[in-house]
Amino acid sequence: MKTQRVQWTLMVLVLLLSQLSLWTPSFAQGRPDIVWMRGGHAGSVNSVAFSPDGQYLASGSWDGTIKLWRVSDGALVRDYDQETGTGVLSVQFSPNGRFLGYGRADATVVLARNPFCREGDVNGDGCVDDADLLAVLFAFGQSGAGLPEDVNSDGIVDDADLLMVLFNFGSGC
Ligand SMILES: [Ca+2]
Ligand SMILES: [Ca+2]
Repeated sequence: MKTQRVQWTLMVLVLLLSQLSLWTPSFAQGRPDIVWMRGGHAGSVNSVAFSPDGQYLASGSWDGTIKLWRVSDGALVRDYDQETGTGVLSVQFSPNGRFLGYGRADATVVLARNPFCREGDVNGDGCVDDADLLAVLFAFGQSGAGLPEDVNSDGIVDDADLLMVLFNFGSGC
């Protein structure tokens, strides 16, 4: 009888301990899951920002460059060093991805047309191809602000946008 009670007590204790280990908060398990880390800047990195489609990460640095990295594999896609002064302190894309805003170390705010955006690359995959052409065709006639298919940003998807895709067809592919 006494042995049975001890066994039950042990079983309850084991059960409680296993539950306690399940309830341990995940932040106590160590370092976060790093997807990738890359070097490449010649100065400290002051700011990073995801592109609106989530496919790219821009980084601004004291070295006076903004770099664009592909989120999926961490590949460096492009460098930008125009009008970046002596250093870039902050970087941010506009919600529609058409513009890039950044703050310089010389107390200047810059808004530029997104230098990483290829004219006519509607889906933002870096290549102007039939997918972009189809996107414009399917959205043909739509109007409104911030439509990705509105390549020339005039508020309507029409033949002008179609021509811009056609003129840049094959770019970046
Ligand atoms: Ca594309
Ligand atoms: Ca348009």
